[in-house]
Amino acid sequence: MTDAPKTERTLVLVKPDAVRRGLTGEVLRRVEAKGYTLVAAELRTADDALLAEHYAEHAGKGFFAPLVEFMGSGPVLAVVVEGHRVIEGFRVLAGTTEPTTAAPGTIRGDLGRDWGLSVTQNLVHGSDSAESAAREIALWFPSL
Ligand code: ABT
Ligand code: MG
Repeated sequence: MTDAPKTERTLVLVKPDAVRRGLTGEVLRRVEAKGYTLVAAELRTADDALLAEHYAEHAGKGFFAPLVEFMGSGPVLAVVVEGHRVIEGFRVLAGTTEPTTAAPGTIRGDLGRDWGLSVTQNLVHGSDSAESAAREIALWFPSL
């Protein structure tokens, strides 16, 4: 067969706000209902070094310190998800960054809101490109 479908992987994080609110199952439900496959999952509280690496693109920005503080404020569920075009597909499931204006039907649009805090708490993370996905999966799941 010359034209096997290409599959790819993305890193999803169910962020501390979603874990605290008991939305972990709802996020995984949506990922599975869309037809993607779970490859690995781990509940853990990330330390500052891991978060600084994860959000290296935002180093030096005003929201960086509150972002790292928020992301380390409790456990996150780190998940590797697999499927054809899953990187783009999960970003669409998540909705745009700001939950207030994220489209209804998306995770952020249906379940998130603006709490008026110094950092946007938006329930989930999904890798934004193939390069980010490879980097982030290696960072969170070095054994994969
Ligand atoms: P992530 O999937 O977490 O990377 O979110 P997304 O890619 O949708 O948005 P980006 B721009 O990468 O934001 C990362 C985190 O930083 C927060 N943030 C971002 C702010 O609080 N203020 C800002 O001006 C920007 C640009 C939102 C994301 N949050 N969390 N948690
Ligand atoms: Mg991002």
